[in-house]
Amino acid sequence: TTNLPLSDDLIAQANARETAALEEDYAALGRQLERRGIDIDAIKGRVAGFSVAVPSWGAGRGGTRFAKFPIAGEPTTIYEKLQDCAVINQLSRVTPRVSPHFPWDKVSDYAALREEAASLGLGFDAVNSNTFQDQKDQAHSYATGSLSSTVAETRAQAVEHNIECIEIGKQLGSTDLTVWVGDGTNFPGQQDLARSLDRYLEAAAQVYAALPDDWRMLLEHKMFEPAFYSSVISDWGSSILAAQELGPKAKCLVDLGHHAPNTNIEQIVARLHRFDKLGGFHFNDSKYGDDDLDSGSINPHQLFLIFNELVEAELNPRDGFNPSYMIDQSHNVTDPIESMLSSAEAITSCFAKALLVDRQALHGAQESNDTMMAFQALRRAYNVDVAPILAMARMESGGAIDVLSTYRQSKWRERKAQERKPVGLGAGIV
Ligand code: AOS
Ligand code: ZN
Ligand code: ZN
Ligand code: ZN
Repeated sequence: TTNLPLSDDLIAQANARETAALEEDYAALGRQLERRGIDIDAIKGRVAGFSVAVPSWGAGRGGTRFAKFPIAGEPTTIYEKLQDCAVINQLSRVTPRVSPHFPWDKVSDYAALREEAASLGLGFDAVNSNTFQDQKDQAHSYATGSLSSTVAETRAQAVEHNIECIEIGKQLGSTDLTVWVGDGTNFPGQQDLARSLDRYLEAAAQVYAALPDDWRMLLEHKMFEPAFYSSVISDWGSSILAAQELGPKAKCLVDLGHHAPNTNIEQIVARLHRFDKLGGFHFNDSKYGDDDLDSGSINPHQLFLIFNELVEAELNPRDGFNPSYMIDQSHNVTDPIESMLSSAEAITSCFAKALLVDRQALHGAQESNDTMMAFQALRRAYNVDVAPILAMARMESGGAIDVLSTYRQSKWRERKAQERKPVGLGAGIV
């Protein structure tokens, strides 16, 4: 049974007003690309095959550690969040999977949840565990850390929670467990830097041992916050070392906001791929730290360069090439649906632009040390406005040509504001 939130008529009517202009733009871009030896339909086909998961927690208004400003019609339960994610996918056609977070998305019947998602046109992506905050009725506090805590019972509890997430994920059809721990210190001397990593590795190995054969454990590193002096898995170096020690099913996940300012993230991508440890991404953007701003809103060029490395990686696969793409943003001043529509478009655009790079010209210029032409090979692709390719791919698969205006025409949020119960106030860092 299908249970799609928006009517196909609404999308078709909105598209009807835009189709003629889109066809003109697509044809013009097609002629321009043809002069460069690129078949626009082939690029459109690759774009149609692209997807990125959205986080269940991204469907709600996030917040900073100072405040949260809920909006009317915001989803509060996982069921409502799935509906909003279904709206995003119906319009964009690139976000068919939702990444759940436990215990935030805990329900009593996961088979039913999976069916509900399927009826909304959605599947589940990586399962995220949460050992960075205490839940009520929890036996041991994570105040001393989780997988790396000095307290054996706390480590055991964190291991058990991760294994429970795997069990839930099996019922939901997930095949990845993403592990981010807030473990670390705020004072020099607070914990032994070497021993805390030993404890982490020992506990993480117990989680790893519970992974089904076709699952991956994605280790998400983060330089700081909530620990501001040292984080246990602080950088891609710690992450790849841990992944190598754990085994082949352990891979590294790169959240774009989890690095020191100005870090060359695209080079990290190339390095991780070289050693077969590129597990996936949490896409977002940042100006200062883990700002979790909308993807491509601050530094779209960096996002393009990351996708350029991904296209290179795909052409030179190591042991398979299957990074998991996900959005991880916090929406404090926008409607989360609009932000995720805009981000999904930004991410897909960078993928499309990376496909346009003349690889032969790039590699030739690199080999002959023609720096300017190597740079121009990237620049020529980056400068192309790929919007008509994305819009055409979306329209052909039933999505909206103009996702934001169609969303606003649907009056989805206004309607939900009448039906859904209001969210409470309070601080809301996620
Ligand atoms: C935290 O900074 C990380 O980005 C994690 O991915 C976290 O689980 C997620 O942001 C939800 O809070
Ligand atoms: Zn993240
Ligand atoms: Zn982030
Ligand atoms: Zn983060």
